[in-house]
Amino acid sequence: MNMEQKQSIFSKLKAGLQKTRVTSRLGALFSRPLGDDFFEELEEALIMADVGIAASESIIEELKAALKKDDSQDAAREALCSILAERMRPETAFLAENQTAAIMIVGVNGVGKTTAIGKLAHYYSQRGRGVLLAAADTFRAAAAEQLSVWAQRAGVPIVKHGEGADPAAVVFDATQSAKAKNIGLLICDTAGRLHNKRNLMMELEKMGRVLAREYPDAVKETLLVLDATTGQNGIAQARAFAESVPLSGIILTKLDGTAKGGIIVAIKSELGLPVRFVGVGEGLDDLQEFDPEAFCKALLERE
Ligand SMILES: Nc1nc2c(ncn2[C@@H]2O[C@H](COP(=O)(O)OP(=O)(O)O)[C@@H](O)[C@H]2O)c(=O)[nH]1
Ligand SMILES: [Mg+2]
Repeated sequence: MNMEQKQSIFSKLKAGLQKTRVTSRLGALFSRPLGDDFFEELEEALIMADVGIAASESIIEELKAALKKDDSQDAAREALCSILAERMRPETAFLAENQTAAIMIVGVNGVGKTTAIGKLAHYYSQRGRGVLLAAADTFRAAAAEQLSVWAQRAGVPIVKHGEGADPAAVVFDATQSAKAKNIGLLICDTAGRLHNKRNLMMELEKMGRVLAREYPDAVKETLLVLDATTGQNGIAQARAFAESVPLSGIILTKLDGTAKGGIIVAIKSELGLPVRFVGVGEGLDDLQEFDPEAFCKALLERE
């Protein structure tokens, strides 16, 4: 990504985060003296940003301890930034370069799975990786068509079957096509049928077995897509999916429309799941590999 693209994503993230009162409050708080009122209001602002009650309390404690030596406002802003970043940071990197990989994208309807896959395809193909999409959401009629549009935009091939087809058969064909074309990154769309957990689990397990058998050298990642605007409800969704599927991380979408980015802290501390990518709009370029420092900076920006 060039500097200009980075800037534009950062400003979109910032603009989104600033849309609500919560964030302007977070930023504005730091122009006041750091008394009891400050810490109380900060804790409230964190809770409103969906950080979670327990996590917010312990962040405040950590912040107070960090400010024993220097309790200027700038020190407080910086300390809070690094405390939050530390709690959001994934422990490992996502996908080693040139590693063959299969990413399954799961999540309930409307959170932004298909859009995220289009953006991911673009993201990786711009970085020189061969990408193939598998339209394994065969449940909804329009799903494969929608993914085809994204494949075209990103300039990557797609494998799809008709409506109602077996998703595992789509994945099977995709693995054969990926091998024939020597493509190293397979991204699979899935239907978001959380209301039928047993079906969902069986469907995803079957896809997983096909991948293990037909694409054995690949690392398998299962990313859950969550809509940031749904707030704490996202935690409940993550919990429900984690019970059915082994998840390896989160894509948090629609951060351009909310300041509720605190959910990243909550997901990491309550479920141990790292956020890997954030979506900041509906365009091809509106996906960013999650960078905790940049994110916290945008969250705590003055103005
Ligand atoms: N503003 C915004 N809209 C998004 C983002 N990601 C997805 N959307 C929109 O959310 C809606 C549902 O997206 P879709 O990919 O079809 O969700 P799916 O049902 O999970 O596959 C569409 O209107 C998308 O344009 C995002 O990061 N920001
Ligand atoms: Mg979809």
